[in-house]
Amino acid sequence: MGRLKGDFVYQIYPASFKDSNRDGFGDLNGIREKLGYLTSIGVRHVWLSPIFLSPMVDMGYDIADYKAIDPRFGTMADFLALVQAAKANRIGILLDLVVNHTSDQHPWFTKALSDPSSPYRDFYFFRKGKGNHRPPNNWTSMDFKSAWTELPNEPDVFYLHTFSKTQPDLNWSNPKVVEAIQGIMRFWLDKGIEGFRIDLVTCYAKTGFQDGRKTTVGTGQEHYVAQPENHSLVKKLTEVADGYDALLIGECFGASRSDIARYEIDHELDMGFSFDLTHLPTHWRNGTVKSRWLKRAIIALQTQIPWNANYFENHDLRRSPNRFVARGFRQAGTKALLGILMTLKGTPFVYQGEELGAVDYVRHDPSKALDLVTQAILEFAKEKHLPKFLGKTLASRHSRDNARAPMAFDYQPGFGFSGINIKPWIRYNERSGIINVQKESENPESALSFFKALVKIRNDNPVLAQGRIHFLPSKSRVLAYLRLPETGKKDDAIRVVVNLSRFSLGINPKLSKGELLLANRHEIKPGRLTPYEIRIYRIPGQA
Ligand code: TEU
Repeated sequence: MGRLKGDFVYQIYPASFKDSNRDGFGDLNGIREKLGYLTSIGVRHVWLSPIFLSPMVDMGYDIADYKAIDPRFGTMADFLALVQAAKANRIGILLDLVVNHTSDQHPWFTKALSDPSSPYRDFYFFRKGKGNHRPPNNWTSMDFKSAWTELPNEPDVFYLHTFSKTQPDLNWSNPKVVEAIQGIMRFWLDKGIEGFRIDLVTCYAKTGFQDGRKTTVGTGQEHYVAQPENHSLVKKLTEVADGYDALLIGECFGASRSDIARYEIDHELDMGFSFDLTHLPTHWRNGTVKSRWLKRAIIALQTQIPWNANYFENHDLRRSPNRFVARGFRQAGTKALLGILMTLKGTPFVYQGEELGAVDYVRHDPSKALDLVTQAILEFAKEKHLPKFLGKTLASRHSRDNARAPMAFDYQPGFGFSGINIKPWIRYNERSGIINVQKESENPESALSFFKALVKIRNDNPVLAQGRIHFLPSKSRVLAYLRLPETGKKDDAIRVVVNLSRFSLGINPKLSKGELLLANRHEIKPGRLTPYEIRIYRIPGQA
């Protein structure tokens, strides 16, 4: 826990980071070319979204060979070169371990499918249906349809897929499956990576196959999401990681805060991503989260989980300025979010482009989205005869294309992601000409400059790496907290005061005492916060 200390983790979505061979698709050599940029913003750890052989129905979260690099990303030699070059830059690589399911193209599954007596049948969940094409139970998957698909050549036999149909769930109660997964971990750890981000780590244990309570999304989840039995399965991963002193960061879908805390306290995971912020409701019209709810959720996470994997963004979410900041206030709001992310207790996870204040597509037609979740929502809306605008709003609100637009390094054609006249696999964001590394590097007022200042503050103030957190009484739209040295230490303390809203708000002037290290406004009024104003103060230690 807290093993990363003051460091943050930078998430790279390889398809959209840097295309070195000019085929419109990002690749490993591209990442290697950009190590200089990563170093310049203080990155010490990179999490790569999946780079393994995949039909890319779910952009690599559907794996057909866990031990091969997908040729679109490069070769094994490219990967080893990246690990080595990263190491030379003091950057460690974390890979994405996606073992709740495989792709339906994985040889385990194709063998299981073609031969009923294959031992690989027991790698998955094959079950008899209820006759007449009726599945074994009423569970639904991410596309709102049955979580079971009937085999083409075996009537009344079904396989389980809790995500998409092309992602059959692995049967973790089969020791051979666990052994195979442990082998995959060793394979990559032996190549010098420092650990894994683990996909859907809370969904392995299926504790019964009865019908579930009917819900719009995820009927049956009470039988396979965050079951207490899951801990003993995760321990199988911990065993391997411990042999290498490797990091395990789990995506804790559906887990309560206390369950995430348990994974940490029992040393099963180093830390887990909570979905509390991700699942905050957004306003139906403007798509933003209420500032009060954001505040409440942050405080709950910070006080109930010993060490948080803090994040506002990843490859599944809309950009944070769109989710948390009212229109017209993005410049200040982006900095406020970055400031919070980099000063809360725990490890910050920064998703590529977040340091620039990247935003969602301006024009978004969900029917053209590449993402399978977006398409599933549109289909669902159509089937249920929802009004067109509602289907469209729902789909674009959840579209994962937004954060997957190519990274923008400069304002030349191709934005430094790819070359001129090359069609990227997903279209460029309309704002890339303005929101890009080059422009922002030249501008001391940019989000990137603010981010770099935050990294420096983290490095200069050990209390941000390891200190306790204490929330100060404040208005419901203001977040104010102290980072205090561990008991017995005399480091300086840090106070952060942020207005989470688009309103100008009065505050207790006492919150404005101390040495101002960083703010997103030039003019400071001790008793007042302008919209989305953030201030970071140092309070000298009691030597
Ligand atoms: O996401 C798991 C997850 O919880 C999703 O339901 C997520 O909330 C959804 O994409 C939002 O619409 C992980 C990966 O991060 C995601 O990219 C994969 O598609 C998914 O697992 C399946 O592997």
